[in-house]
Amino acid sequence: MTEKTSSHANTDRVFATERLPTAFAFDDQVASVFEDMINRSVPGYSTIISMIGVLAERYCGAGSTIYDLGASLGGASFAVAQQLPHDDYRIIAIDNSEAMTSRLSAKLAALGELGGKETSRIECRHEDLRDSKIEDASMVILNFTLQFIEPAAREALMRKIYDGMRPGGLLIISEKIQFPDPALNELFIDLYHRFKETQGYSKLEISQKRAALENVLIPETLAAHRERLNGAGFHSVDTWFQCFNFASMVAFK
Ligand code: GEK
Repeated sequence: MTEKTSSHANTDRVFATERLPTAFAFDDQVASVFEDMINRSVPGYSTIISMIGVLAERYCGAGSTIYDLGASLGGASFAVAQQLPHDDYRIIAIDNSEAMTSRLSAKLAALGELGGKETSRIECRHEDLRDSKIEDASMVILNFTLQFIEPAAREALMRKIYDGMRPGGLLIISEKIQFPDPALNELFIDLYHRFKETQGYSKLEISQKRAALENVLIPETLAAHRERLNGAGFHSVDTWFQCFNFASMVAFK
């Protein structure tokens, strides 16, 4: 990383100085650097985002409703809006972090003033996705969100999503994952930390963020995801992207 980028106001320095251990939260400090944080913390994030747009093009015909659950600043929603060849759709972007939804709403308003079509197509809602109504969805996106939902609530959430989808609809679910083989698990975590170093994060930043995410981000194995998705009724469940301990899956209703 160059000095120029490391001093930039939107560069993630949240864990750069020594701090008392506190649980990770999607607060104002995180939201203000979120784009940089997620791009440098999730291997393949930009590929996953643009491929969500490519998948949407195939599964979201005229009259589609798309849900982006845990939308943050709307990365996936904007990719879908940019890729769809028609204007007959709406995207409902949901997040329970006020810091995220206020920024996303402000961005949509600013684009609206410039005549951007996203503003009328993307509706930003500040709500807990566990309470959200899902209705007539052609596509549901859970891009690195389920991992932050308490495990006991995950099964009911998957059933609700399934019930709210159209037959033939597509669910995209991206997650940090675990491996049943302890040696492989350790290897991928270690390689992931090396990846973060290549992205300019120091060992202190890596270890402090890891501690903050303990009990906040709870990863599961791909087998556990697959079993839950099949149990909820989804078929053709499989991984379409994986890099070390990060994966994205498709599942169809
Ligand atoms: C992206 N999808 O850029 N209800 C609503 N939102 C929630 C809840 C909840 N119960 N719990 C967590 N969130 C985005 C990235 S980030 C992933 C998603 C990450 C929200 C939380 O506020 C945060 O904005 C998002 O889920 C997870 O494609 O930071 O690793």
